[in-house]
Amino acid sequence: MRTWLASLRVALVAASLGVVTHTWALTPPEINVATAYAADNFQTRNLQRYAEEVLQATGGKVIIKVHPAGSLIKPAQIFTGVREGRAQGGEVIMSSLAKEIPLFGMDALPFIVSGYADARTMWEVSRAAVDAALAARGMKLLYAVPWPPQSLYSRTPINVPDDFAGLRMRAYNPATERIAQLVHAKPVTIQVVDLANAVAQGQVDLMITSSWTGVETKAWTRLLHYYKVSAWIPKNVVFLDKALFDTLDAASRTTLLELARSAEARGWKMSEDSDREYEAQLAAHGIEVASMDFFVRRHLDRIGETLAREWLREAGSDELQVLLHYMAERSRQHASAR
Ligand code: PCA
Repeated sequence: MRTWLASLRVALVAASLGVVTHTWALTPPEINVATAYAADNFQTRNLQRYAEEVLQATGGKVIIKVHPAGSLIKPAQIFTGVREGRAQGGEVIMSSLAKEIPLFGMDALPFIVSGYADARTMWEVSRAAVDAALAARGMKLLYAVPWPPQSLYSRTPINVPDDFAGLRMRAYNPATERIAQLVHAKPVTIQVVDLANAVAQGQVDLMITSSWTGVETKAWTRLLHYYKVSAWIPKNVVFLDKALFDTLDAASRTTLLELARSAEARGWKMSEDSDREYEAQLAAHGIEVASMDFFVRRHLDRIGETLAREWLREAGSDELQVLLHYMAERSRQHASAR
């Protein structure tokens, strides 16, 4: 931004001296934001709308350009890529960064969030810590929006825990990879941009993802069993390079953060509203939507406890404080709802 202002000043001085300057000197630089998700995904549509609102509200001073589907930076490299300056901002699913930022692993701990109200509570109690964790890595948090609840898709029926054994299970973060190992399936990391093909070509027998992603990737080409386990409600975070953000003038910074708050509210609503409709679409395409057998579910609960124990070993006292704060707040809310 500073360079843009400097070139604007040069252009104004030059213009007053009657010197011809290039018009590009008057155009503010684009803030390139990289995302892994397709242009028509609700997360990307929300981000695109945010970019349009920012452009309008700042009178064209802040131009955010959204690069969908891993077109600017490969999906798995977006966070590192922004830190290296290959883009000025990014959108990533928090739990994919669990190894670098243990706090973000909390976002995919199974069965500690039972619906959007819990997810909202978790976000409220963790927001400041997430902001600080990003700031410590040179990023400014804009907003976070959840995917719909994560449920299980399978090619073959799952009636007993042994039915998972040997299946090729798609992973998108360390938690899904670990779950695959614990159910004795074979983890295969596949980014969502490649998922529709992988499913159609029979490379995936099992996956945990949202109704949204199941519809987007036409899970019905192979995975005809869907079990509503609602294992977690993971969020994407959208962030900018903090050094760049800090060079914006105060009014623009305020505008960006205010519009981020409204993009966040809009995104949460889009996520929650879509879930029921998308499960109906899965059923309409021939997927059997069922609840999980009681004993299989208990088996998954125990796997969830293993993941929580492993996370506690990685987490420091700050992360633990956030989790305890969430658990206390959740109990309080569940008790007052009774
Ligand atoms: N869709 C993304 C992340 C979570 C979700 O629901 C995916 O499957 O990669």
